[in-house]
Parts: sequence; C-alpha cells; structure tokens
Amino acid sequence: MSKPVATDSKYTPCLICETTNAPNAILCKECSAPMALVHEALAQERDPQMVSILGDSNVGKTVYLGFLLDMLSQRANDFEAIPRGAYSVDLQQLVISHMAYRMFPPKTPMESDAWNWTYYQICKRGGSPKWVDLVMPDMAGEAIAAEVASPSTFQIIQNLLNKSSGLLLLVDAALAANGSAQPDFFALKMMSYIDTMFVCKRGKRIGMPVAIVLTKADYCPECFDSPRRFTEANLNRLWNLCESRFSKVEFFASSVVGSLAYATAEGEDFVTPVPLHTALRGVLEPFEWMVEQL
Ligand SMILES: Nc1nc2c(ncn2[C@@H]2O[C@H](COP(=O)(O)OP(=O)(O)OP(=O)(O)O)[C@@H](O)[C@H]2O)c(=O)[nH]1
Ligand SMILES: [Mg+2]
Ligand SMILES: [Zn+2]
Repeated sequence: MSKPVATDSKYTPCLICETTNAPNAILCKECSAPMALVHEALAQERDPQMVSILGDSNVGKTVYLGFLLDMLSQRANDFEAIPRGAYSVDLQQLVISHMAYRMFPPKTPMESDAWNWTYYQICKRGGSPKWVDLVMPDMAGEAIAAEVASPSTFQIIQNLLNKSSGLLLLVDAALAANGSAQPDFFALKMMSYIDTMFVCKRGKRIGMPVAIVLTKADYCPECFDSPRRFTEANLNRLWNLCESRFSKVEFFASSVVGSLAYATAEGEDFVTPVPLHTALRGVLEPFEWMVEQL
C-alpha cells in the first residue's frame, strides 16, 4: 500500500482514492471515506492494513462486524483493540444497542457516505505483541453486487479491494443448506471479480488471505463440525474456484444468535426474526486467522 504522504501540508490525499481534499474536510469529496483515517495514519507513521468484509445483501455483514469489534474491545482471547476516533465506535454501538432490544440492526444504505467506517489498533498479547492498524468499512451488499455486476459503478469498492491486505467473504450458510444456489453464485462472482483484479502470472495462485465465513450457522449446525466439508458439498462452485486460484483460503462457520422467535403484525404479510438472546460462535476465529496471515 502506498504511504499517505502529506506532499502539500494544506491538502491531504484521501487514504482510499488519493483525491486531494481541503484540510478541514470531514469526508473525502470523491469517495466519502472519513478523512480522519488519513490524519491518524500520518500520526502513526505506518501503513494501516485494510481488511474488507464482503458478501451479498442480508448475509449478516453488519451484525458480524459489530459483534467482532465488540468482542475485540472486550479483550476476547487476549486481543487488545483501541478505536482510533469516536466514529469507529458507531457500528459496534448500532449493533449492540439494537440487539439489546431484541432487534437486528437495519439494512446498510446504498450510499457510501452513510457507511460506518472503523479504524482500530489491534494487538494480540503474549509472545511477541504485534500491532496492526485495521480499517474496516461496513459496506452495503447491494453496492457490492452492483460493482461486481459492472465494475466501476462503485469505484470506492474497487479502490478498497485494491488496498486490502485480506478479505473476509461472508456467505449465507442457511440459504445454501436450503438448496439455494444464490449464495454460491454470488460468492463465485465475487471471487472471480477479485481474481481478475490481480493480474498474476499464469499458473500462479493469488496469495491474499481470504477467510470464507459461513454465517447463520445456527440454522444448520452441521456447518460447525466441518466448514470445509459443508462448503465443498453446498457451495461447490466457490470451493472449486478457491482451490484453483487462491493459495491462502480458510473456511469458518459463525453465528450470533442462540434462539430466534418470529413475529408478525396484523395486516403485515412478512415475518420478522426476533433474536431472543445472543450467543456468539465462531466470530473471533476468522479474524484471528486473518491477523496471523497479515
Ligand atoms: N439466524 C441468524 N440470523 C442472522 C445472523 N446474523 C444475521 N442474521 C439475519 O440476517 C439479517 C441481515 O443481517 P445484516 O448484518 O444486516 O446483513 P448485511 O450483510 O449487513 O446486509 P446489507 O446491509 O443489506 O448488506 C439480520 O437482520 C438477521 O435476520 C445469525 O448469526 N443467525
Ligand atoms: Mg449491512
Ligand atoms: Zn477518497
């Protein structure tokens, strides 16, 4: 990743798209990334590493990322996480406060200026402590889908992926276990989009670490026994592409709820799932693996 250099102290280049912005800008005028990222990165004098969370709309990206950050800030498994800037806490707060009222958080809006960005300094204690600066935006699944379908409609996503050191690809295991081909096709498109982004020598596989996270595994507990076997059986197209094109791929199952109820109101024709209590399983593991790979 190129170092954010303040060539002209009056104008700061955006960390994501490199557009120069006025010194007092809050969000980048081009891509809406918070300019605080640049100021922080300059102060740290080291390159932040970006990990992108990808997946179709409704796979559980917002819920997963919110709980992950909350676990990290509660020092789960000897991790220490320090939010850089108060804006970094918004996503975690949104998820935790909704879940406390037994509601899932709302859908992420399409517009990139409404996405929550997080910038954390993270360290794993014990052994030789290694600090990583992690930038993780919570993108909308529909925006990701639009970009994959016709590249450059959401330039910001392309820029982000270009600068990412690792990817967490979330896949809806419950849908896949029900026989739907949609999760497999979406993930296949996503991985082939990434494959074409990295121009590699023929025959060489892409070395960027990719964690495939099977979400909503509470609906299909067999997922936890062997995420690999589950993927090979239920997401076979994705499995094959990963095997042929990516050298560092690992598979994980995750779930955030212990039990669900279903509610509907009179006159409404849809059912809303109500998370009765949270029970986190497999939330930290993919991230732990990712930090080891970085
Ligand atoms: N059973 C179960 N349902 C889940 C879990 N995580 C998420 N969900 C369901 O999935 C829905 C979508 O979760 P979000 O985190 O909003 O999904 P998203 O990927 O951020 O979606 P977009 O913002 O549209 O891209 C939630 O409203 C829940 O109904 C889980 O661990 N178990
Ligand atoms: Mg979301
Ligand atoms: Zn920008």
